[in-house]
Amino acid sequence: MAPLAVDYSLYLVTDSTPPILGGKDLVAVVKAAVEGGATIVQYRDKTSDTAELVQIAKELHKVTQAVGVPLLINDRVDVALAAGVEGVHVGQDDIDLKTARKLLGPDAIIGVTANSLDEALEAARDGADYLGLGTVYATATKENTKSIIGTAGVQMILTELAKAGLDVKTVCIGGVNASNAQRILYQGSAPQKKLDGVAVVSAIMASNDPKQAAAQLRKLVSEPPPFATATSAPPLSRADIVARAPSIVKRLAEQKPLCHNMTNLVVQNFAANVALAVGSSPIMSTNGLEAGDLAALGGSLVINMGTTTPDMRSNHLLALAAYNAVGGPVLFDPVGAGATQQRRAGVKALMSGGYFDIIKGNEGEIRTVAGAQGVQQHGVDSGASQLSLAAKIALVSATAARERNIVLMTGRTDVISDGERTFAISNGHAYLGEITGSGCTLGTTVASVVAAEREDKLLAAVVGVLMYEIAAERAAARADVKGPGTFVPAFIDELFRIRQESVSGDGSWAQAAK
Ligand code: 3NM
Ligand code: MG
Repeated sequence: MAPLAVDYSLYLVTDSTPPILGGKDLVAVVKAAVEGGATIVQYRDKTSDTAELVQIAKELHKVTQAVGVPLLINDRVDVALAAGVEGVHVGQDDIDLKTARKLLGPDAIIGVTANSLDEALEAARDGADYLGLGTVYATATKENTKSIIGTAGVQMILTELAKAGLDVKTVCIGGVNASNAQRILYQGSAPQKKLDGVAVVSAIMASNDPKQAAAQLRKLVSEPPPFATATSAPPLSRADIVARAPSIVKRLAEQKPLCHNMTNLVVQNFAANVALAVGSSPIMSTNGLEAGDLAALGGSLVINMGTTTPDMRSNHLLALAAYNAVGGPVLFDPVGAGATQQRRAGVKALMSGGYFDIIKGNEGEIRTVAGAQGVQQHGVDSGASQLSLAAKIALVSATAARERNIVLMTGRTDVISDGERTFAISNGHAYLGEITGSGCTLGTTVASVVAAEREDKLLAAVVGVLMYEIAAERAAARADVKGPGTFVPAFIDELFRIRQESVSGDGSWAQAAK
């Protein structure tokens, strides 16, 4: 048994190599880090001789003991014993856990690196006090890291540990820094079992101000990210949605929030017109450098990959970070996600680079998103051409639960879920499939509504879909609409009319919800 109440929230792993430590003094950096807020330290040194390891470990121990922070030694049980520290951390190729426990006794803290579910289950069953789960994201700090498991892989391991009733502590490691620590804790945690902390090397060791870096990280890991959904979702019935939709559309019209679109060249004009019609204030900016100023205005962001070039990715990532930092809702439209290697790579880079409140796409796009992180395919094999409604529902809800966001799969029947609540919507009209940009501008519409209704983002997204598709039905039914060409202006008119009706208190349009 480890000493009571070890705080794993900010776990520092040291690195003495010049690329990370630079010219700084190791002991001074660790002192600064624990004073700044690191809650546990692992001395990891793959090169020093044993006498030196023991000597440095003793010096580090003085520093950590002064602030009541446990010190562990990477791999070397002999060094841990010689220096009298609190425990060890062992990798899969190091001394085995049971032997380490025998040598160090029941009170030592012993942690194990786990790159896979099997490794995690085994270490937990064998009595590890904590697991270091990873590699979360690719990192230059450690050579030969095994598989990159992403937040999805971390979450999957936590889910299985909980199912097996194993209450081992967990931290995750690999590419964690101040820009992603909160999101990794949020998306990496499972409903049944939360991560206990993050482990970092370079985010503190390579910093010019390790005390400040540790303090910043500690503050970040102690609070949920700005985009976190506060409470567990309230139940939502069709009747609730029909009753509340008009007032949400009214609020959108009254607030006129900014809807920032980083969208493709084909639909810029159409998307701006749709935003105006539904009641938001569009800005079509692909310049990531101005995203911080725009995010501060309190609206939402659409990132649409439709005509993305490689140089656009950094703009998308900048904007994503800016909106994530203030909790501004971000909708991702992974257009053609599965079509090319470039696009698959783009999906992966964006999804591991920030948080999307909503991911909207067609069947092929959502299937690509679901498998993009390569961990679990949720039973979807790549050969299948068409999913049944039941399979769509299973895929959409599992992906939303995994990403802890909202996933909207469009189609003849749209499927939308936040992982707990799932709806199938069958409004719309075939003309939407005969014009360009109908999927993209649905994204703009949903993002506009979510900007005005953040309390329940799933409700907002459903209202956006209904507004959009009921407007399409109304437009297609008009006598002056003869085909796709006359449909487009009529459709914009009908979006506008639904907004006007909602503002004037006539909410009957929402009763067409199917
Ligand atoms: N172990 P940084 S990744 C020490 O995946 C270590 O087991 C890893 O460094 C694993 O925080 C890693 O600089 C290095 O990305 C993490
Ligand atoms: Mg090791």
